[in-house]
Amino acid sequence: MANDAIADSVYDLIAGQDPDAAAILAAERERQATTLELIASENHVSPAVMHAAGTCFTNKYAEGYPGRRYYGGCVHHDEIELLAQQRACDLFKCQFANVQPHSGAQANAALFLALLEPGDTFASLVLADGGHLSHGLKVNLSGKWFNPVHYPLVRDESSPKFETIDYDEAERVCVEHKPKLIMCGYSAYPRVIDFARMRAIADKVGALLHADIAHIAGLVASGMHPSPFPHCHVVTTTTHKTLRGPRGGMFLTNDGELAKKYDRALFPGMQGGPLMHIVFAKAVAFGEALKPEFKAYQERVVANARALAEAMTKRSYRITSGGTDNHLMLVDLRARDAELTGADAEQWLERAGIITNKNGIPNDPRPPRVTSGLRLGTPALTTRGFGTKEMDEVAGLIDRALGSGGDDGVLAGVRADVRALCERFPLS
Ligand code: DSN
Repeated sequence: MANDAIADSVYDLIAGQDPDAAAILAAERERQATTLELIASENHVSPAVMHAAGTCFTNKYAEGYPGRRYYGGCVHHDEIELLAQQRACDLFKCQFANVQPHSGAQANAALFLALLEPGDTFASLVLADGGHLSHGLKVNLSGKWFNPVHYPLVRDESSPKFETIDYDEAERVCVEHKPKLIMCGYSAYPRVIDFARMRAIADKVGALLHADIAHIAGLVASGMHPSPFPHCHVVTTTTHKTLRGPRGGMFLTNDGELAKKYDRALFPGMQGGPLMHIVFAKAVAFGEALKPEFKAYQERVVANARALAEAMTKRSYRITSGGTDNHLMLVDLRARDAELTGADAEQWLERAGIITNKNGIPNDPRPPRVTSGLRLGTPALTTRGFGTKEMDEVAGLIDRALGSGGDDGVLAGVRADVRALCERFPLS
């Protein structure tokens, strides 16, 4: 049965008993079909993964782990969780996987619970330079109950390494503060991460090294970004970004003792029953990621990101660090228009059917709710079948919307062209 037919029947089923909810579902389906999704952390899952997330596995409590559950009736939950774990280990070439974290932030919170005591020091990237809120934001438990110290990007504009990780400064910060844990892996960083260099720093100060590969998991799984193994002791990720699985988190390691500590921290330390319908969908998604087509997809994601960065540069935008090695880029809007803010840009683009998020650029003089930048990513457009040729077209549409000054007529014109482009690349 084609995906459209399945999605239609799901809609009909819900509409029959709840027209209000069904109407919202229909509108969201239409929104996704007719807009360009450029948020770097989002993707369109395959029909198999989509429908795997809506199965009878949602009905069951399966607290515990395979063979060690606190509820009867878990035989098939054990089977699917073991399959998901095995596939995760095959994908990332490691020995232990915990596939139960509900999200990346939960996966990281459990990591703190497993490896640190309240008040312990850990090191992470300056959050405004591309880090994640679960890496030490003051209002997050990582910043409230632990002691984050931060390393920056290179600030020297004359350096060829401008706006890339300042590994020397990371070493200095770690030598000074002796963190117990060092985090690398970021939410808005367009360059390759040197895990070996970070491990040398960790070894020098006796810290554990953690990589949060939430953004680049698909690239790592397909060899398009170096693996955090064997350098990192522990790895967390989400499963729904470049990895193109259901929304969720995961933990990976090669260290049996750390795996045991993590398992206990996640359950019963932090979470209760795992979302077994999502574990089921994770298994299906990992099965897809193990196929050769997935590597070809990731190659296109990276090629498209490069093409989009070039197409934006050609139109006078500045791409931070001068380009991208992965699936995303940070666009400094001020180079094109000194008055243009990320907040206005995000809003005008959305009115034109182009979905992005405002994002601070390194050293951004504007506050986080305003910003001077946009983060753009190519995973979702690549899933739709867009290639490098279309990236120039996409950059042209973005530029027309951003040059509109918010004018309704111009944005409506771009919206019509976006719809037409989406029709050429229908969602499967
Ligand atoms: N919120 C995600 C992102 O957009 O990068 C990170 O978890």
